[in-house]
Amino acid sequence: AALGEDLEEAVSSGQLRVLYQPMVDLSSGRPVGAEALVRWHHPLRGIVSPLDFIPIAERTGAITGVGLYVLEQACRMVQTWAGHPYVSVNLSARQLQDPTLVGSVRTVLDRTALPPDRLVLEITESAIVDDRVALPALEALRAHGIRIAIDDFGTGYSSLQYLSRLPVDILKIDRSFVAELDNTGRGSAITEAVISLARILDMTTVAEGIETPAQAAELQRLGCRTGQGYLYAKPLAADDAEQYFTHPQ
Ligand code: G
Ligand code: G
Ligand code: NA
Ligand code: MN
Repeated sequence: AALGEDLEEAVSSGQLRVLYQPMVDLSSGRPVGAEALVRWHHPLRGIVSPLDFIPIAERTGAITGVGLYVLEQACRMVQTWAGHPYVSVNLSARQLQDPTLVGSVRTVLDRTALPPDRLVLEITESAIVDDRVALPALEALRAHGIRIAIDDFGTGYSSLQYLSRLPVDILKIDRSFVAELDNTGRGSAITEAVISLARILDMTTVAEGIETPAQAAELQRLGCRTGQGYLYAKPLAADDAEQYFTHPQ
């Protein structure tokens, strides 16, 4: 059968698993939050990546159920971890266009009793398909105390003027730019520019895909204070994430 047909059932029969990748304070190495990353444990195909099924879920509309499932799991799980971390949940383009999004997110926060300042929602620049719908939704979410991050920042085509109008708190520096930071201290001009831009716009930055101590050092030198990547931890199953937050490395 086509993957899309199995998706609704995947949610109801518990085939979706949420992994959590810790996000750390770069100067202390202490975890401050985690990004929720979904996987589909398909009975016949094995583990299916979100890169393969999220686009299908968007076409069929199953994304609404998938998205709310991930959000609710993440909001519940993060409260079981030590240190009051936040959780960062990805939103797709279609979710952002859904007029019921803001109400659904509030319902999940109420039901799970997660304080809104412990939730970050990640969107990509390209997910803002129609700003007449997306911008009011982002404003409303922020008015509730939820923070908004732009994922994979620097890979889209937002103009600076457009960016300055976006109701956003955090720019996530795409890992392709982090990968260009090398041991010699010669860094990526783009990373440097994104960090300066964030400062001007009163936003913070989170670096993705940090794999080496040299990259972490260079990011700190440039003024980035938070990051995630294999240097600290890969995406972890909920039990392992709980251990990570209880006994940080
Ligand atoms: O974890 P992994 O590298 O497989 O993630 C691949 C992509 O899938 C990333 O771009 C990530 O942002 C996205 N992704 C992971 N989980 C979710 C989710 O729950 N919802 C949406 N919309 N995207 C997700
Ligand atoms: O698009 P997004 O940035 O949300 O993608 C997150 C994905 O990046 C996750 O699926 C995760 O598996 C992957 N990832 C996380 N840390 C690293 C890293 O240090 N290096 C690489 N190559 N990939 C990473
Ligand atoms: Na990302
Ligand atoms: Mn993300």
